[in-house]
Amino acid sequence: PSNELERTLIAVKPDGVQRRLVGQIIQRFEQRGFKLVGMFPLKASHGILSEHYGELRTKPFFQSLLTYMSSGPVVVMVWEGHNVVQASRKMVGQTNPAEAPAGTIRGDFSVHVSRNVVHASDSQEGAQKEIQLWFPAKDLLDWDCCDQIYTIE
Ligand code: DGT
Ligand code: DGI
Repeated sequence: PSNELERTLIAVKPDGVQRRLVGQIIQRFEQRGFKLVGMFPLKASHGILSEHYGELRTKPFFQSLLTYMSSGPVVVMVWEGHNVVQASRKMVGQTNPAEAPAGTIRGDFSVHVSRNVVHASDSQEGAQKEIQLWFPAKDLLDWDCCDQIYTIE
């Protein structure tokens, strides 16, 4: 991959898994032209979630956030591609689904901020930290997507 290529961490949260939205969410990243380089389901521990959401530690909803995020399986994924961090945030929509336009994942599939279906890294730096947190390096795949000459120059 050329060195302009970025990676981001996307996670389908427990509400997305329970509501059987995993396939539709993957489909959106595939059809946009991004490349899947890592994915697995897990039940996340409070330990990893506290680290992931460390910046929210002082928020009043922090405990309920961890309870919800550990209530069932999540599916964590790493997607790679041109401008993938910013593009993914736009595809996901605002944190509060009430503000997320129709056409975004949150705007199409959710109504409440505490059950917003999906996580996407909010910056390239954040993505690097989150990928290190959730993925042992050997679990990321280096492969050539056969259509890549038709998705970027
Ligand atoms: P993400 O993708 O899950 O990291 O979420 P962000 O980055 O869109 O939003 P962030 O980091 O401000 O908040 C993390 C999660 O915390 C958010 O997805 C939902 C929850 N949360 C944020 N603000 C509130 C709030 O005011 N009330 C409640 N109940 N939950 C909140
Ligand atoms: O990166 P985002 O998920 O868009 O937003 P974030 O990092 O600010 O918040 C992380 C998650 O925390 C968010 O996706 C859902 C949850 N959250 C945000 N605001 C609230 C909230 N959860 C509850 N219960 N209440 C909130 O007000």
